[in-house]
Amino acid sequence: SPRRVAIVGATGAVGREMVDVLHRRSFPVAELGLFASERSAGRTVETPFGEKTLVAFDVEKVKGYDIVLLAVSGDFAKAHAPAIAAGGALVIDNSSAFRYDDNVPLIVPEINAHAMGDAKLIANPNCTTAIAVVALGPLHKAFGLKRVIVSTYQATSGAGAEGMAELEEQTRNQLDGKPVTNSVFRHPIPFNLIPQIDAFQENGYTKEEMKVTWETRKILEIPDLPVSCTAVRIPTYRAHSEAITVETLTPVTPDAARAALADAPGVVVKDVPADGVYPMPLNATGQFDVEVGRIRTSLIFGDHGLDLFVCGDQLLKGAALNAVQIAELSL
Ligand code: 11C
Repeated sequence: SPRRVAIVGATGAVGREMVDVLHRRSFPVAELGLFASERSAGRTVETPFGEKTLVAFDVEKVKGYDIVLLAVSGDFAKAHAPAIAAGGALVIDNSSAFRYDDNVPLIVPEINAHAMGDAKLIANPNCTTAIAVVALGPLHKAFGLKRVIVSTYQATSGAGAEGMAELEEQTRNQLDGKPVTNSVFRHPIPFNLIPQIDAFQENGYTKEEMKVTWETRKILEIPDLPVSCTAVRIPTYRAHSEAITVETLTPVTPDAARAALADAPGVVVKDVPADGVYPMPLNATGQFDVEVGRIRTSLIFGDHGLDLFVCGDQLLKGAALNAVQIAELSL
């Protein structure tokens, strides 16, 4: 039966995308509630479900929905998600607030739908991790993963609509010879790249990099998998790219890897290098599937290793699509 769906944080880059994805996937929506801050409340927005009026967030109002998609900060989610879930709604939280809680499933439906159980609060993974695991999961199933090294090229959308706006405005300033300033990012992003996403941890890795380690282990259910990541912000809009090296437990060839990935849901193999066919952020933008290509035998790990390149839409598989897919598991 159709569900009453609320989106909290509906004006953000992820929240807006959630509305579109519900429509693109023909999710059975009985009623759509769009919740935002006091500042946006009362404003009307055009959606594929018709014109909607933004409502100021109110925990009691939100409790009345069947499914609540949270596209809000971790602190906000921490403060309100448990109460909403206790009220009976299925809460899918896009923040990192509950991802490392043993009692909260962290779900990428193609990989670990079984882990959802009958939980009422589900965590949606970090975007970089979600995109990586749709490729890593099938490789793990076929060949077993022993070690993983990830280097990321992350779009400005990871910092929300403001991140994309800063890229656009500051690129224009740069080209017009005007001063280039930065507020969302720590340094100017046009014609640059920034090897810092989120705060540095004691071990010298950033929080974003550690999220890739922690969340990949939890989703793939390999608690001690060595995963090392270098996360870099680049001046693109909304698809994250990742160079991934895997060492496998059993021998692997690029052809066998392509076959395993071609059969896997959520992945499209784009791997005809001679024709210039490989994953790229511009191609992955707006697509549900994660592109995988440049699959080759690792010069380091030989027949027990691969290098590959992956691109996925950060706002879709990295956020809104994955959240809606989790909601679909409850239908
Ligand atoms: C970025 N991956 O690209 C981050 C954004 O853990 O949900 C998402 C942070 C998260 O900046």
